[in-house]
Amino acid sequence: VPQSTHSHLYHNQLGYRIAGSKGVLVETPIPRNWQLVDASGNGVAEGEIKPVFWPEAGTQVAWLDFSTAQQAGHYSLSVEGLAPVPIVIQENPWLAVHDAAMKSFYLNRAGQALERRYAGDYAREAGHRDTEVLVHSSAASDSRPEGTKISAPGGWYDAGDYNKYVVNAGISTYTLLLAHQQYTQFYSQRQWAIPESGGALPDMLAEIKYNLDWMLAMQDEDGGVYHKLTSLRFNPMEMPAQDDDARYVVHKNTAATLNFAAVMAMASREFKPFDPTLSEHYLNAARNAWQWSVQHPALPYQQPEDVVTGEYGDQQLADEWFWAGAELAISTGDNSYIQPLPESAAAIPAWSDVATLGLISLANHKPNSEWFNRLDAIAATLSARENTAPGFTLSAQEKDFVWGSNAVAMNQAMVLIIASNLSGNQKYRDLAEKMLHYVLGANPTGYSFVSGFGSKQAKHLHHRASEADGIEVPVPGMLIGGPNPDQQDNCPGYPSNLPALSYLDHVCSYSTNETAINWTAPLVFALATFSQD
Ligand code: G3I
Ligand code: 9MR
Repeated sequence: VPQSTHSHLYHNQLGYRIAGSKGVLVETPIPRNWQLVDASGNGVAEGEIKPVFWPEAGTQVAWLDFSTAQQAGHYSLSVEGLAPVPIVIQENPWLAVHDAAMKSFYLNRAGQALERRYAGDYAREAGHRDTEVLVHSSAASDSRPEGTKISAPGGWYDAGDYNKYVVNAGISTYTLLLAHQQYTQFYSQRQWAIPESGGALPDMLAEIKYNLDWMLAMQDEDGGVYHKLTSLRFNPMEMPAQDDDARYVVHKNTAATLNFAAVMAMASREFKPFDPTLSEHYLNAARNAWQWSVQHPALPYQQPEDVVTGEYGDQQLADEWFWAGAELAISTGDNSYIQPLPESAAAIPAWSDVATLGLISLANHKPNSEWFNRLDAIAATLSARENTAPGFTLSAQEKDFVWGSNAVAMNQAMVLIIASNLSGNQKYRDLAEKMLHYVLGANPTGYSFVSGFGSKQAKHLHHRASEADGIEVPVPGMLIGGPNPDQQDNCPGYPSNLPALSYLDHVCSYSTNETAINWTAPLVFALATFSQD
């Protein structure tokens, strides 16, 4: 790999917390001195950075840490030989982006008109009411033969497309429920102007309920859960109300059904103090889904030939079994639900890798247990990267740069934060904060990867409403997929094939410039962590 001789400084474009871990990424082929200067010209911190080669970015980088600066204010960071960069240190710099990230779930609601008083410029007509959805041949049952119409309204659009997928909705909803569980007090007071604001539920739970209501409707009478609610193919870049393609529910399977069981069981716990009847309803739905899964223990999703939308296919079901069993055991008190821990329980959570979610719930439920030790081991492995690559560590491994790499970073942050919330380990927390700096601009593309936020923003998301609404700034608050060297979209114009640089701000680029609910959800979690304390 040819080494770059480039020099550049990449900072968190939304500012830094007074008490937080603070740093910028510096690209530089040589060691350099640096100084942080306050508004009156006084130096408040200084040092020298020594770069190391970062193969995924093909360049020499260093992480410049200025955490010792702990006074709110406007600063200038100068690195010898480079243009100085303005740095803001303030109380709670990410509260607005947190609220916007949560608001983006509202702005991606299916089946509902977005009113101007809540959505501002992003107000739009309702589309995809989904009150007359066709049962696809792959989902036919005795009670609901092919062509039967069911009603499954609401829920969030998955991503840049307008389909609704149970598996991906599952991890997203769990992640938001987990944020609520960890930061209940914080959410009891936070509102971001949605139609339910001021009602019986905190906005967080009201938003989550909008998706849970849809998920409930995806359960067949026998307890099995449809994989997705979808058109047969991806529709063009149009507004929701313009799409009149027929929509179908497709193939019931074990992955979707266990995923549903896990989320409903978790939801029954979070909603219990607010609505015991609803809580019981969620738990019963979870039990029925479990029963169906016991009868169909190994039925993976099969994409029907006439359906070409997102697959979310997964052959490995041991992690779904473990996760659902863990959530049901916690919610019912019956430990016989607990299943063998799969090997993938060491993996960072992803839509296809959910064992660690079960581990997180069990560790939260029993902090001094083997569950916690296993979770802590994952966090320790992430943290150990810091020792092997002293210059720059997070997401630095090639395997992390997949479709949705920014969400890999945010899910890593989530694991570190949970382990830190349980153990008090400050090192984990600092690393998680560093990962937030990364997605908010301290990365070698120089982009802030949250739509609508930052001094260098992506403008051309692969997000249908953002592309079709005629508004220059995309729907705000969403986490963008990010660098992915596989470039599955085959778009022309990528600046590089290197893992950390393979990102293209073009609507064509669905494999780097889309957004998805399972990516924004762990961003919300991380932002909540650093906004509530
Ligand atoms: O995990 C493997 C890794 O081991 C391997 O080295 C690497 C090399 O190619 O691939 C990795 O798997 C990739 C996987 O994402 C990682 O999560 C697959 O190649 C890649 O095809 C897969 O992409 C998924 C994509 O759909 C295509 O199926 C994304 O995870 C998933 O987020 C994305 O989801 C789409 C929905 O289908 C439709 N709606 C939009 C949504 C977001 O783009
Ligand atoms: O627009 C689709 C996007 O939302 C999906 O994430 C992506 C991967 O499944 O697929 C996109 O649709 C593309 C399709 O897969 C291939 N033809 C071009 C489509 C985008 O314009």
